[in-house]
Amino acid sequence: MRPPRPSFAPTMAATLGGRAARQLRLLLSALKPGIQVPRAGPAAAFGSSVTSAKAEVNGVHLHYLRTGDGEHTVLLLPGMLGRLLTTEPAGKPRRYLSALCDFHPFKYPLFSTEVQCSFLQPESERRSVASDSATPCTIQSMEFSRPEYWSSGETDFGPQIEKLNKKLFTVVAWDPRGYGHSRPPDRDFPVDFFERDAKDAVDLMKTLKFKKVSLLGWSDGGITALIAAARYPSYVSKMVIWGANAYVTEQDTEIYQGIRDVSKWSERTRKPLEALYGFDYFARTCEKWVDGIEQFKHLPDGSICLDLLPLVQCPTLIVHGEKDPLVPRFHADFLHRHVRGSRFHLMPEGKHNLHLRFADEFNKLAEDFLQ
Ligand code: TYC
Ligand code: MN
Repeated sequence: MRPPRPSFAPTMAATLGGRAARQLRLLLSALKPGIQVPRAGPAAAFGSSVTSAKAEVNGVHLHYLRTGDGEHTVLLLPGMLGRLLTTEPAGKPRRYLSALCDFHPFKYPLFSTEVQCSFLQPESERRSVASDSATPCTIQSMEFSRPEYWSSGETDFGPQIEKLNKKLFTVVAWDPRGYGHSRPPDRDFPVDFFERDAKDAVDLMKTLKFKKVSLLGWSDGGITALIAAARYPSYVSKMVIWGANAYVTEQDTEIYQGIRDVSKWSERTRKPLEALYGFDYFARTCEKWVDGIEQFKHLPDGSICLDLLPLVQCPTLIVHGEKDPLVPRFHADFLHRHVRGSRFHLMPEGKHNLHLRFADEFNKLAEDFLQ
């Protein structure tokens, strides 16, 4: 049942950097025959590493992270402006290569010791990404064997990508179109944008050859998960959602207006998004999101997906943070009442980011529910 991992040509010792590795191997073999300097192996050699890659889906190159080897596939769906990778690890010592690698079309600084690249070029033209190389190269996917990139606490799902059981689960996290590294296109918000995300998410997982998936959806990602579960009931095994809402009220509208101007956000929330998107795209996209979500206010009952809730068939766990300042409790209660057979779990100290703030508790809850 397990689909093949992205093919990783075991290229040169990317984990050490080609020339540096060769030199080290030579040196060590001269000093002490028998010492083996590890060569870069196929992706499977790194059991706990995370692969970053793109897949073409519905005309867009969607970026995703993938980790774990379990039979049970779980898709993590981020919220508004969600992002899985920051452009650089926060607060860690840096050892940049002089070259930036061109990652279709985003540029990452590469750490020669922590990534493994599979190159688009034919084997004969592959070049090593050595720490002394100044040659940019195009890469298809990258393996991060160290967590700085995806568990810095500034990404939407760091603790889930890092700590969900990798033997039980294959975890995929995606950037919806226009968010994170799934750009271009620029994000837009037609009235069916959640439906479009739901179709993209399911089509991405089908493209990656998964037969069936469970969904972990946060906030807007929870709305997307609900719609995906309703539209593709035979494809969705189970679902955990938190911080989601099925309709928009006057009270929500006031909250939306409060976040519209990103220059008023706290520095802590703003900084990583600004670093990833640049101020202009970040600010513009937030405004467009507010306009986008307010479209539902003018539909009957402010409906985002009210009609779809009765179509959800999968076991569903609704988690809510009692102190969530963005999504009031009544939204979670409503979902619990209208998603048949759903379970409800309240986290009294949880806010909107309960899966980050109380990561271990959340992960255990999710793992127990999914099994
Ligand atoms: N749904 C938003 C997200 O995906 C968060 C949010 C919810 C913002 C409600 C404002 O009134 C709001 N992150
Ligand atoms: Mn392409």
